[in-house]
Amino acid sequence: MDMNYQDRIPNNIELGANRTLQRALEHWQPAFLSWWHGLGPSDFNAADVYLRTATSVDAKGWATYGFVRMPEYRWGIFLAEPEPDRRIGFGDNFGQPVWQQVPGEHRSTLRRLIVTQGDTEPASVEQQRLLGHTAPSLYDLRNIFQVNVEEGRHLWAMVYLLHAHFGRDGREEAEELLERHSGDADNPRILGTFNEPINDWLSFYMFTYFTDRDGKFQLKCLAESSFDHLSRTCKFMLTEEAHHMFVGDTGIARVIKRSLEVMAEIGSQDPDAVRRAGAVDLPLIQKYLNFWFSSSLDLFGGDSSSNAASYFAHGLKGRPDEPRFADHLAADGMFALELPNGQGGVKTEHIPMRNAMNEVAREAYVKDCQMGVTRWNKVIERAACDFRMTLPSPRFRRSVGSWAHVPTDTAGSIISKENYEAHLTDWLPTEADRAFIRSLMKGVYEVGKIAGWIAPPDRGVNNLDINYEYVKFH
Ligand code: BYC
Ligand code: FE
Ligand code: FE
Repeated sequence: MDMNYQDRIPNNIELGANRTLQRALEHWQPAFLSWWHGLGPSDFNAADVYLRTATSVDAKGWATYGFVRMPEYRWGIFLAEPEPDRRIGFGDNFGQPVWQQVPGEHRSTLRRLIVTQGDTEPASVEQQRLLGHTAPSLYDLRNIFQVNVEEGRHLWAMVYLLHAHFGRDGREEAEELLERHSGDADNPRILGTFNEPINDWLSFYMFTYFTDRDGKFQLKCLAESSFDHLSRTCKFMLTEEAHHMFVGDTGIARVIKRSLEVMAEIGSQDPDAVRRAGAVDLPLIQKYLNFWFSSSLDLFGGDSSSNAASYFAHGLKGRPDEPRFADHLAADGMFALELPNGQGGVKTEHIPMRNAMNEVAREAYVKDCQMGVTRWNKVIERAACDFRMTLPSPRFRRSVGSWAHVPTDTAGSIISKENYEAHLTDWLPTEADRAFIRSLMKGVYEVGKIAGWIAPPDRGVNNLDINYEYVKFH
């Protein structure tokens, strides 16, 4: 029995011995597959794709690589190894043993957090579903499919928690995770960014750099949870997340590299000339960055949040890398927030530290985002180009929190609404910019070939050649 289950649903939760859970998952699996066929990657389900599959939690050898057709991918359920005698790491119950069962009083809050996390995973697959048609190379095609099947597994991870710990409500929530759809006017995904279309590969790289990185930070917060199964599930998800952000980071770096090569070839840094030569000018990359960074900042929630305070107090959701903080109670600290004063200026307000937990996570996220930008700028500098990529101010173009709908420039100075609207075309991709990017998007599926707007990767997957046939069509 267990062997069969290992084949179909690789797991380290003794699924073979848990009939109730088997029944729930067996009921859900056909709905998942039908969702995958309807809203997963369009048209590539018959191709053999060189994919890694999580098959254990061994730090050295957790993944197995091989050719798989995506609908036959073995979406498994893995929790990081339990930490013996693990204790609650923050909040009012600091130092008490962690929970192996969901406490009744936190049931609906934990369910909501798990559903919100789970909702983003299939959402991202839906957002990316058409991109296979315009992949710049087989290497990139394989990478997007790797990201897609793993986001599918992250959905499985959350559905496992819902099925195993939340009874009938959990089963209903698991079904609804397949019923809400990205961008659906009547039944959209829960969080804003996951309803934004991703119609081109520059957006895909920005999304995997900035939005998957929100995933990294939210998963780190949930990995601190006192609900041990949630913590262990999220810890294991983080091992897969690194690759998603790598795809974004190196993707953007390769677009920049190609742009610099083209500037050198044509002997001009003029954006129009770069476009005429079939590459993406650096100012346009900056506009895409402004869009996805500002959207992803909203995913951290309000800068002053009573929800966040209560998650922290009750030990449901901690700060990213909680052990690095000295005070795990944060019961009487204050946080200085800069807010618009309503008269065109800025004021500082001191709020209880616990209410500022979203902002604490957001600040850590911004620092992490900056690292890639600094690396890209080194490449630009080495090419003797004066342009520099920058993260816009976290006040810019926000829809959530104190800065929501406050018009600012990209440096964060408050400006008039008219001034803001007049400058938007300088700061965000215009329809014409998007049309230009779309004009570059043509699928390149020949072994050894790559689209003209992006440089090849530095190395291949799993020590294979960059020109390996990562996807085989039939
Ligand atoms: N869009 O008290 P507040 C990933 C709602 S990404 C729409 O400030 P709170 C991935 C909020 O839900 C990681 N609504 O917020 C990446 C609340 O609604 P209710 C996903 C928003 O609760 C790429 C209300 O506004 N994981 O894994 O402190 C590919 C008041 O908000 C938004 C998680 O998010 C928004 N942007 O914090 C694949 C972790 N922001 O309750 C995957 C779980 C806020 O009043 N979620 N709202 O109806 C959470 O921890 C929290 O729900 C949030 C919000 C941090 C998102
Ligand atoms: Fe994910
Ligand atoms: Fe991801």
